[in-house]
Amino acid sequence: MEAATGRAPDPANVDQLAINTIRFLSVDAVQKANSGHPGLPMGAAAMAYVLWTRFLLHNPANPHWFNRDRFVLSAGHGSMLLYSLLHLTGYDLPLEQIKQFRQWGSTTPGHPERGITPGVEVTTGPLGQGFGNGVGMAIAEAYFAARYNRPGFEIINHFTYALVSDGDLMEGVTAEAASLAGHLKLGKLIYLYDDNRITLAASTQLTFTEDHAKRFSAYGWHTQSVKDGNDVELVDRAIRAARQETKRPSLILVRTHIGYGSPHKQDTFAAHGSPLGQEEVKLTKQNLGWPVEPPFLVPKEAEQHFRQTVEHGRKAEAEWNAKLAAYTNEFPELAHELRQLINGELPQGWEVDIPQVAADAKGMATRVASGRVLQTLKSRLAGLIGGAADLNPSTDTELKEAGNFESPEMAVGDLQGSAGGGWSYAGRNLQFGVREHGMGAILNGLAAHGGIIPFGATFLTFSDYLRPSIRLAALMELQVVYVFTHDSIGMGEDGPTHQSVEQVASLRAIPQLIVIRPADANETAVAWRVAIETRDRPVALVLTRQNVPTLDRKQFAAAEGLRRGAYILADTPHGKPRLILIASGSEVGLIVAAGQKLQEQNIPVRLVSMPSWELFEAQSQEYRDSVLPPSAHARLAVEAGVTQGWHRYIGDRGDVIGMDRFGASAPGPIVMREFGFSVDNVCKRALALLERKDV
Ligand SMILES: Cc1ncc(C[n+]2csc(CCOP(=O)(O)OP(=O)(O)O)c2C)c(N)n1
Repeated sequence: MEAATGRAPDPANVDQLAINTIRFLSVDAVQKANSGHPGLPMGAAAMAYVLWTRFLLHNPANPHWFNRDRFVLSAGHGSMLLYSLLHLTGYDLPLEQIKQFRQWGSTTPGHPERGITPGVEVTTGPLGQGFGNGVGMAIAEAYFAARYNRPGFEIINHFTYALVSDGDLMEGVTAEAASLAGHLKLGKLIYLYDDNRITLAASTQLTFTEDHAKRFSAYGWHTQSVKDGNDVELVDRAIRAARQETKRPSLILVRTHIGYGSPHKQDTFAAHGSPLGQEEVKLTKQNLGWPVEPPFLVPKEAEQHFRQTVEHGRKAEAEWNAKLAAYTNEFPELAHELRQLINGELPQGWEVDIPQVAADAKGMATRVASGRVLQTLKSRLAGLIGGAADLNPSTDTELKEAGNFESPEMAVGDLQGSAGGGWSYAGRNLQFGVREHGMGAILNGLAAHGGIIPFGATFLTFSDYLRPSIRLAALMELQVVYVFTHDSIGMGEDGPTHQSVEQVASLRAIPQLIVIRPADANETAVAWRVAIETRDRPVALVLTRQNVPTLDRKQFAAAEGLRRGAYILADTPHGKPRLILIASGSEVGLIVAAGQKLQEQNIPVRLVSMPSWELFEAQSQEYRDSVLPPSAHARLAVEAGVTQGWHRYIGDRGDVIGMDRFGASAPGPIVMREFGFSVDNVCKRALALLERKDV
């Protein structure tokens, strides 16, 4: 090896050589980018090395191998640690990309991003989210194992590992996910805690002094402490013990030193989020016996050592494929179903049981319509699992008789609120408890695992609680279905704390999230179909608590129109309206009733149901103009939410009846009427529009 200055690393001690390779690849990349977080990779390199070279079962040649162990770097700011590991173990991440860390178009972005870097399971950076994602992955593993494994055929049996930091453990989302993971006894979940006692801005002595081991032990986790995170044998022993603990998730508290080896920055927050600086890089390399030049040095011995993973992984996957082939002979039907899930295919006829609902003026709540659809999907879609944050009776999201997802140890029978159908890891109903934050992060982990279409439910107002996870689902292009009910002031008596006003608008603001607010039972069924068919986006279904009329589709256009985001429900005979009434969800019934009145006054009116802005925006300009002709200026939109954004569709001469204030506590119909959601008010505002000279 060429060493311009400093001592040559000792190839005899390949462990240290490999660990320092991780450290200095990370240090050099951050220094070159003049941006990033060197401290965590320097401190956590040894434990990551032990995990990745001695335990993690993965195949760098196929990052998608289904039964691979999952690894989540929850502390995503330490991304260079993960990139170093991926590069060194032979993923398609050449050294050139390490040198392009954080640069435009590189596959080494600032924080790990799923879909950009081969081997990155989830996008992390917002602290705590990765912690929850891992719990979702472990749930997915347990579900698959329970459903598909048979004696002699352990087809699914991987571990889920994560590296978590002080910041991760401090975030509230972690408390929720950890509590649930402990309750569920997820024995294949193993987290390494980088206990370096420094965060971005402070020593944890200022902020985080509880007994972490006791805290996790109280959640039902198995905990171990490793006194010296640089001692590979101690770390090795702890991971081994964690793997043997099958009834509890494991937290290994590993004492490390941020910026390890840096003479002036080790154990300081200066090492957390800034490059060390040229001089300190040099001093650190000298201190750890590493050549100062060249940067990005990968000693041959270290590389060869890491690259054994490639052969190991290839062999592991080949053996697994052989096992799957034998399993397919023994259990052809199960194997067929499993392969479909692995390949992300929907079984033929998955939608045939979805009911058509007959016209009915009294109608039904769209949450109820959604519940009926879910019952028809459960037996046809083995990958559909989910539940609510303690609101399944209200959100209508129980998969009846499909079992509770629980540890077999917890099989205590038919407790209040259990779904029926038994308790086991094969259960399809996830009781998230009152844990919306945790639910959001877990749903992402379930989806990122693969094979699962997860759904999670709560009141629309509380979608705010899982918003950071929704944003990440959208960023990751994960298929997650949110069932958000009680979607407006129309929910009534619970009052303004529970009445959504700004939530639909705020969800619409998230790029790549599809928000659908169906108008009636039949639109709800189509909305579910869109949600199941959309494999690369999260979909939020926004549903009512209160009944809405089921429209007569002989009189009005088919509910399939929902697929286009907005469609003409009813029109003037010659398609030349003087007035367009537009609404979503529960307000569609209102414009239908108002439209009738206006027609009685010989006003040519068009009625547009607009359940999804995102789906509408995906249509051609021609289609959009056919629904909302640019020449038709008298447009009135009606939606029981903030008016923000509606001007895009009503133009500068239209009007909106919305809710730009908080609601009030009273029976729903009264609240709606008082705030202007009445046939009379819609007619009044529509007529006022027509009286304007400029429309
Ligand atoms: C939700 C969230 N809040 C704030 C931040 C900004 N941030 C990045 S790292 C960090 C704290 C880092 O402390 P720790 O987790 O101990 O990591 P270390 O200092 O050991 O690298 C903060 C506050 C973030 N990434 N996510």
